[in-house]
Amino acid sequence: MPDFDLAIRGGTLVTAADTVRADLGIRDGRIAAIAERIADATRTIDASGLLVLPGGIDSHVHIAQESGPGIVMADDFASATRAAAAGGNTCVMPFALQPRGSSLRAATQAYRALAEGQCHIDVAIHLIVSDPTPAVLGQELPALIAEGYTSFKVFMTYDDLVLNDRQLLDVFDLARGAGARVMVHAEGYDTIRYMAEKLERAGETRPYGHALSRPQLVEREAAHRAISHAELVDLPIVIVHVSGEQAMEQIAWARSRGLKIHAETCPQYLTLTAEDLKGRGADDPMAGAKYVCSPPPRDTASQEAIWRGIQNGVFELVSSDHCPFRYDDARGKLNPRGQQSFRYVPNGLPGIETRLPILFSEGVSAGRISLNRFVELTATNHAKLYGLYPRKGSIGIGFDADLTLWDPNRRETIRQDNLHHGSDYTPWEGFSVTGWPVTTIARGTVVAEDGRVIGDLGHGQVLDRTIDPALRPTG
Ligand code: DUC
Ligand code: ZN
Ligand code: ZN
Repeated sequence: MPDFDLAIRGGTLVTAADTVRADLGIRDGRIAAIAERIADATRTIDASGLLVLPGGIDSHVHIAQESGPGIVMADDFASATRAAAAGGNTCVMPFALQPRGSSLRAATQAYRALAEGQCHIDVAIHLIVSDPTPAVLGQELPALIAEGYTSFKVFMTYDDLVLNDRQLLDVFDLARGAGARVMVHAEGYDTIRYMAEKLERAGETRPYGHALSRPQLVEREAAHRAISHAELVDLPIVIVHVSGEQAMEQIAWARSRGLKIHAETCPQYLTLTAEDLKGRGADDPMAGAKYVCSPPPRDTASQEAIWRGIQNGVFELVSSDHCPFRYDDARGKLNPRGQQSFRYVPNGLPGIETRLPILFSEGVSAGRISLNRFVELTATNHAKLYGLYPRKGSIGIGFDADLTLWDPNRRETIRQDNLHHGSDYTPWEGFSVTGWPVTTIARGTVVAEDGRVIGDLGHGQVLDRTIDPALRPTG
């Protein structure tokens, strides 16, 4: 009987630390050997000329999430994980959202039931806490954290999700005691409302109004407030989807004072601008809705600033914030209320399949970041920050055999027609990239090959996590 189920031969292995020419031997879904040459395997994949990367981990995606009256998210678990696998990912982290007035546990169970048996690749679920009642803070959330839902997101805006400052402090305090990781959507509720109402009164209802209603200072102010709360409670937090130079400066300032503030950004803040919300010259007055996300994309100066933050370490994570809606759909971007005002256009873009090629092309191929930094930003740091390391996020003996064989020279043009998500458009239609995922291997099984998803639905598992010892309070 051969020593290994699968050998990957002739490739160049890349981790966050090293780039080496070596073969991999995989047994029972895990990496069992790294050697100069591995010959004895049931199946061999020739990776000559390819990079062998840890599979992408996208720690910020929204799948089948409740999105308000009459609005439906474009992806379920099957389509989202299909698209993720085709895009070189082996694990994604979506959110179970607690609708206000409901039990967090019930929402989590319902959400997990949607995922079980419906995933091509592994998923690990974060929570969204929208209603921190005494029962949630006293019982539900601590119990869920102990059961393996070790991270949750809170919002500083949106009518149905916003937490006030006291609530933020209370959930931060709970997270500190329980050893949970908190992700913060930092945009100020009242400043956005003030701006949105003023714009509407002035007749500005176009999708572009969305960008005008959320200038950088809205994000800067909320980031500073979240940082202050985190300092008061002594809790490391993750500020997610940082879009602009001003919020980034707050994070760099906090770090310079020794605070543990982690930061995530997304491809949209490196490649899109607020001008896109004007619709890129299309006759259709709603076309800009395709680019409505929160925070909104900024300008080219801000893109350059975010690249600097990626280069100098302010950002540890690049996620997609995949939040897909269909465009030509009354339950999506073109819902009737959304056509009356930008305020009702659902916020979010599809990006689960395009995150890695865009960052590789604009980052590695364009000479802005190293291969090792790419791996760190797209896999290793996600595993480390969210309790999946050392099972996932790198290439080493005992790690899950979650791998992406990557052709660094392949040129492709992103086209909706070739993507696998449930949305009916991509914001990157026609975007040219150099570097492309050729084969995705999840726990030792080939799940996607050359744009075809071939793995079984049900191969992906819903992962439980354990509390990161580094997050346990010391006193
Ligand atoms: N925040 C997200 O993280 N995703 C989409 C919409 C939003 O506001
Ligand atoms: Zn958010
Ligand atoms: Zn999001």
